[in-house]
Amino acid sequence: MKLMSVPETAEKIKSMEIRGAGRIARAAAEALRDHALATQAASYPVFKTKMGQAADLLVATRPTAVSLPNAVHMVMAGLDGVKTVEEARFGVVQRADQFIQSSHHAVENIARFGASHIRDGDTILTHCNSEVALGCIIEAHRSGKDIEVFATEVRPRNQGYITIRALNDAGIKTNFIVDSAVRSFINDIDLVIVGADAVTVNGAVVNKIGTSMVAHTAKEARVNMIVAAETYKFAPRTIIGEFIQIEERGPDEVLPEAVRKTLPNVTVRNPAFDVTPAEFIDLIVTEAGAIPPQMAYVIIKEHLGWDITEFT
Ligand code: RI2
Repeated sequence: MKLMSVPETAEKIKSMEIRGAGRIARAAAEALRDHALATQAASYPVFKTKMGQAADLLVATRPTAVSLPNAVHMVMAGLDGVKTVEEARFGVVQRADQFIQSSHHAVENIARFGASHIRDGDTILTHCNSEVALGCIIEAHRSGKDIEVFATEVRPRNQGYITIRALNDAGIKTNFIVDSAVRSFINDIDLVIVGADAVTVNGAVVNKIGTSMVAHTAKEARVNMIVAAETYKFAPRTIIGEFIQIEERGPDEVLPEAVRKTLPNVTVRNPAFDVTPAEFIDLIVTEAGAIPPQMAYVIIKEHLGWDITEFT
């Protein structure tokens, strides 16, 4: 198996060849592990500096998915407490493997927990392409529940295509709709399930652009909305008042340059994510169990084990 270098992984995350908050996190952990194995260093401080540079490069690729800095933090933790290059290398490899394994377990457990919130006969709406949200839906189908799905297109990157392919391959009856058709179909929906790129301390969920419009529509129609999110998508630094940066991607994703050139007074805006406040969300399903969004603080403090001293 060819090892991927840190710049290669960083480029693939940036261009979204590797995408989805969980996959990004695992790819970063893998890149750090491979980098630790390949890095030659005459001394421990040199090794630490080289690892730090790799970590910074990975974290800078996409600013919104908190899973990325959380994974990097977990892999890099403990680098201060060792004395030799070999000890440091071993620690990074061990923590990276542990993160990747626990991420896979989290995805499996969330699928089981989330599937139990889906009833036989339910019609579910999902937006974007979340491996954990899809995991819940596919597990419900696998366990014999008769379900149907509405999946959105997800302009501008069309992640909905990946979603409908996965649902189709799982043998699930699926309706493909454009993003702006959500309100037209909301009365046919029993449950909305989406993923998350970040969950803040006040239980707000940052997810693919359009999620908050879906949430508003669902609330107005009294349709429950659940979010599937591993605990490493909760954002520790929101405890000290940091905001989640919303990534704004280039205009080419929305309108080709040739067209833009003919429209000198038009500026394309392309935020990749939006924020859904806690009051629009019924439950967040994590691998530590389902919680009301208002309990995000407990996940950050007790499950992720972040302490205020970590920020100083
Ligand atoms: P999983 C994705 O972002 C979507 O917003 C999706 O809901 C979220 O990450 C979580 O994905 P993008 O990378 O980790 O497509 O559940 O911009 O797969």
